[in-house]
Amino acid sequence: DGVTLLSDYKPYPFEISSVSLIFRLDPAATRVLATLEVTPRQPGAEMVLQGEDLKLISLSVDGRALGSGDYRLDETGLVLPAAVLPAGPFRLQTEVEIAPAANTALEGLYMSNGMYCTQCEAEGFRHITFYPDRPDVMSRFHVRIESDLPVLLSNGNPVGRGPGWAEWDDPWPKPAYLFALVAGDLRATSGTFTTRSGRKVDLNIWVRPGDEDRCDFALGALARSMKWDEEAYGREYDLDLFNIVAVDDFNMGAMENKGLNIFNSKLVLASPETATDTDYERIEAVIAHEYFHNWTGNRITCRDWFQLCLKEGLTVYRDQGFTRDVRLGALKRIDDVASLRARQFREDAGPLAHPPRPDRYKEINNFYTATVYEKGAEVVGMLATLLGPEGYRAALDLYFERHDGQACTIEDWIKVFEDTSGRDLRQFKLWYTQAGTPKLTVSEAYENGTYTLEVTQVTPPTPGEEEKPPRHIPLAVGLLSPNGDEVLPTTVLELTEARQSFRFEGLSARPVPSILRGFSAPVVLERATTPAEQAFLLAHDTDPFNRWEAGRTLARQTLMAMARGEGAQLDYLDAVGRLIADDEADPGFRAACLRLPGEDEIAAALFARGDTPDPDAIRTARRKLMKMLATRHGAALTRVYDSCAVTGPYSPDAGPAGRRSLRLATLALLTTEDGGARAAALFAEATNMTESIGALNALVGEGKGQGQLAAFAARWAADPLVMDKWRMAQGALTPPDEAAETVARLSAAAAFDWKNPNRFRSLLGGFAANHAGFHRADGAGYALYADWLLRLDPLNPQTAARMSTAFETWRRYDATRQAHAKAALDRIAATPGLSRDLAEMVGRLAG
Ligand code: DPP
Ligand code: ZN
Repeated sequence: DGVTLLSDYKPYPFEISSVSLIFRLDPAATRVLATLEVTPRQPGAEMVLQGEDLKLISLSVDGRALGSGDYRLDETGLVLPAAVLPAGPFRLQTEVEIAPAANTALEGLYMSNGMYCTQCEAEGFRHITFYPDRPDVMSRFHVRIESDLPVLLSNGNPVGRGPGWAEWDDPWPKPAYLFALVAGDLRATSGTFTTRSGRKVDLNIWVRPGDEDRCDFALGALARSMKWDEEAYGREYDLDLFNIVAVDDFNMGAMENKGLNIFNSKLVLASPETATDTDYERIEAVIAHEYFHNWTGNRITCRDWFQLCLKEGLTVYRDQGFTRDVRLGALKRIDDVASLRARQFREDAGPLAHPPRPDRYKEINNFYTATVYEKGAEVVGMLATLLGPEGYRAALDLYFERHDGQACTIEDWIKVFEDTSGRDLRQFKLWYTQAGTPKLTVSEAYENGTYTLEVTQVTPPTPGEEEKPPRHIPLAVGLLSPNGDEVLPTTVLELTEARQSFRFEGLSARPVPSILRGFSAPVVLERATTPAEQAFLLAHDTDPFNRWEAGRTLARQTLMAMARGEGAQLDYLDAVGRLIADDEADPGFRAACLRLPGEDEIAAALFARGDTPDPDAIRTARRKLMKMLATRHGAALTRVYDSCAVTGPYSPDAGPAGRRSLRLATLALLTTEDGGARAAALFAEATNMTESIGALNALVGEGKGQGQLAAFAARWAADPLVMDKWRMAQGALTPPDEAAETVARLSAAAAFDWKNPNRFRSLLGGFAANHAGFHRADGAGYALYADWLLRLDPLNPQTAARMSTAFETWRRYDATRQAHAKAALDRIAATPGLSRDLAEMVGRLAG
């Protein structure tokens, strides 16, 4: 039934000591000549080579041409029986023809706006040539590109160049998924970085002519990443050249190919006029992420795709640390947890729940998920918490020393922590092998100076996993005295049992506990608490994450109550008032506290406590609370809005960006009450994209801004990346009764190039985030969305499948909505010729 199982893993019976590739580029008929130097490792084994959509021109072993009776060829690849293979080392040559211009799936070798580029992770290389396309086969690649295009790039070092050709050699053995080739008319923005041992590395950011003036920030981010990895992890770069290429058509964010990273152009190009503060931050984080893969992913790779979180979880953890250190400080943890909850907790609570290391899949592209990435990073973070900074660094040093050049497993990874710490991490390993978000319930007692915390843990069942044994959970706690002093600094408790008690003695008064500081584990914390206590923590906690968390909890509880028809919490309204007035507090932190939980978060919280969320009531409650805040604190909000204006030349640094984000957070509230006057004024005078799109978003969210939308479109019509923001704003923020119609209208416009993943994601992804619009009671949102998935799927299955996750929450809602959603999923499932990618997803979603 097309399922791949972890338990079926077998080592490849051949070693490929080197591979030489010759590309004769042509849009309709590219020839790829591959020469593999092969050493058999198991006598009598047949040789399996993956290959899809390849036209085989010729095949030879040691120069002897093979006839069609000598091998087996089907739509998945080529099998050479042992009988046609020498017992000792041999040379295998194949020539194939492929059609990059016809490749709309953007996997393998394809074309984007006249340039050739590749995407080979996870299994794209099999669309280029016959090869053992699996990450545990590592080889040295030599590449010759023949084309008249001016810039011809591949991995490693340039070793030859002439008219119409270039040759590249990569000295580092690598799996095929890290292969890359680029050919086109490109311009470089260049710099150098000298490693701490003195290697001078040339850095280039390659873009299409006209985009050169938007590359400086990416180049600086690359140098900052290289320096940070030397300081924080002792890792240096290992080639004399590092190339980054921006392409317009790309399924993912970016790709860490050895020495030749390929990026979605939206994660490279930035100028103050076209990119927001958030774009700048993401560009820096993704540049760092892909660069960090050079060690965690490339030098040490994955044995098989089940181990994907070995490289992704670790590399996300590393890029989060980088952004914290170079940009955001404590705010970074708040942002990361908000995103973890919005994406990964949602995944864990629905039909797509899976462990960070799954043990089965049909289509590996469907497992590039929040669980593998973000939860994978949380699991690494828990290891760091359990072992402490020195213990973590010692384990990582051993990991790099022991496994450099290898294709590894989660078992290898855990072993370095066990070996360096002497601890038994068998129970901890459940974090990798089981799905689900543990729920901790905390109760407490205080008597005669002794405070007792009792903690129980339960992990709800997930598809295919009914029984969940207790996990090993690091729980960071602190205690505050009633006057706000810290009487117990942050201490890590270790939970290993279903129920455990912890005693704290010698206290002079009942303390206020601050539990799960820094979000020390990806769990749901349940604790009976009063709004007054949450307000106290928001004011006094020394842990910035838990301060924010206290405010967030208050806001969520207020919104849940309001969605059920109750009144707003006065403690919450007062606490927000104090925060708005607190000019001593960091502006970015105040902004994070002022942003209300989104409608999806409120729906998830209601569902978790057994309610059936009503999207319209949730939206109404959230808007009502915004208005209440604007009415009650109007003068203070106006003062903050006016005093936070940032003057002078634009800088994306955390200081000015934090002030802008506070200003926009206050604007969102004020716009509910001022008829849009401030937002319109800001839109008119804005000189950067952060404020321009921030003002537009505020207006569109109020059902206003038609004139501003038209002005924006007139100004940016020629810039598709900027117009994606315009589409996203309308898809995500248009009031629900008009949202589906607006999306239908925008999607019919000639300028909507839906085959480009960025365009598709901006409009349809925006719409999926329009909670009450997408989940409209008459099912129009689901139907429209299903139409578009079905349209995209034959061209680009990977992106269609990824976007289908919009349906993962359908079982939360009422029977009418469920029936509409189920009908949409069934209609997709019943469509003939559905891709394996989307078929797997709708099967799991409907199941
Ligand atoms: N490996 C890439 C990344 O996450 C995704 N293709 O960086
Ligand atoms: Zn990655």
